[in-house]
Amino acid sequence: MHRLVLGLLAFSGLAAAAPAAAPPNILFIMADDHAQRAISAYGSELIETPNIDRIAGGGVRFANSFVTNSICAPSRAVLLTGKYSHLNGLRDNRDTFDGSQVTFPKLLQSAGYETAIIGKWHLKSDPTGFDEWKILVDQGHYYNPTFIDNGTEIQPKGYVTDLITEFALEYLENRDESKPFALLYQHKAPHRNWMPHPRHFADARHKYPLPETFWDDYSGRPAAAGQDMRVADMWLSLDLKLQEQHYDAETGTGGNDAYDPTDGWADDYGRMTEEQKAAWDAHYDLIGEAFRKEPPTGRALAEWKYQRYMHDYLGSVAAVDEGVGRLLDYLEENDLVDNTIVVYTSDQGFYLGEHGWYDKRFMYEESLRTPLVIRYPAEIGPSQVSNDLVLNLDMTPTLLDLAGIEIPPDMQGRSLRPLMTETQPTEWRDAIYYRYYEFPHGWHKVRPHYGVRTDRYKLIHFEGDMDLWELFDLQSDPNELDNLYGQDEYSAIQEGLHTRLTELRRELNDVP
Ligand SMILES: [Ca+2]
Repeated sequence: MHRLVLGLLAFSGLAAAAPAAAPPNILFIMADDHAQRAISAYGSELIETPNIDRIAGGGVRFANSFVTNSICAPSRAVLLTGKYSHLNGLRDNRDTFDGSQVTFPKLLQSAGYETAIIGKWHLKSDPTGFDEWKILVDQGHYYNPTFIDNGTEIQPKGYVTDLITEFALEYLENRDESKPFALLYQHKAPHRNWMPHPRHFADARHKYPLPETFWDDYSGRPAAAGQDMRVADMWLSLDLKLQEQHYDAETGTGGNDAYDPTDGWADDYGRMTEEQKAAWDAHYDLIGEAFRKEPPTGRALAEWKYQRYMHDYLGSVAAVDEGVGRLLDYLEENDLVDNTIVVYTSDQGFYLGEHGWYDKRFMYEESLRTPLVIRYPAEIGPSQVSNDLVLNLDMTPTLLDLAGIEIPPDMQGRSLRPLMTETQPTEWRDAIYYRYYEFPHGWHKVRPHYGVRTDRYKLIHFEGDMDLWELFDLQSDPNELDNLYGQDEYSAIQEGLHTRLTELRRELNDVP
């Protein structure tokens, strides 16, 4: 009854500051490289994700959810600290996370929560602020991955997504029930190199339509032309799982001249048990033999790579969605639904062939966007969609706010709570600031850049060995093909965006 009254008050907008009956549990779910376009709640034409959709249907889907730096480890550091990369110190994948800084798990732990992280961590230093941690070593492997279990290495047999799910369920079953829990359940999938479980092997005959920008020529966008992340340049071995007997010579650059994809693939395949190899070979050898018989070339090869990529990527997503379903079922079976905040997000978006690409990094829409759905029935009404410009930077303040914990004043994000609970429109940010750093080291040759995005326009400045500006009107050109920078009819808009960008850099303390 009490909970019902609180819920009704929340929907009428009167209870934003009212204390919850008990501190909410938190189930924070994060996938790696999961594009909005591969979630049915976001209107995917590619895949059904009924379990992620359950979270969206029971709460809020953020239609305009973005990251501040579209790459794995930096994005994770932003989520944990509520601070941009230039302040949390983790600018690119080379950096090590400074675990002495304030994070939301630490603040929850000192407020009486039991905290746990299961799955992908990827921050190099050991986790801090957790009562329990069982993390993959670095990027982790899809089959028989090595975990570090509270400091001790273990190598369980099995498929990574299923193992992470089972460990998460095991944690929930054995947790200290006298405390609220905060479980960070973080998947490796669907990160490259997209190795599905045999139950999700695709029908190799199924063809996905090519995105309309698949053959983008990058005209007017030299930084876009300068990347090395085209599907056409994927490796036959590591990315597309052909064995050496299936092709004469490796094709593609794969995004890193110094990396040997054949070795990498031998390592991934070599980790499998004989039984796992037999199931794997039964599917992939047929694909390899067909390739051997009639090897495609030129555009046909690029399109063959695209189909192979989509089959494996979407198969990897399917296991994540099933895992999410098992966790949601656990909450239902244990009467934990109403008072548990469930978040589903990714460390960033991903290209599924748009502009001819895989990977992320660019401030263009597909990788700037990230899925974000939040369910918390005690306070948030079902089936809501927010179009506000929100950031991964907002996660820490949001969770602290919902848990009734004071938000440290130096955190840069904003709590999303009013967007989810108030019936009146909330004064909200009109623009987001983005900055990417990883160049010339690392992968994929994407130039460092920063920029501003409003609800309609985007201004980007590419640096490194380039000094280039791009301006897009997302309303007339949602695919970002037509760089309007310097065109007379956009001079007022361009000037306004420059001003806003300078203001944001000052406000966020990122002034060079
Ligand atoms: Ca990632």
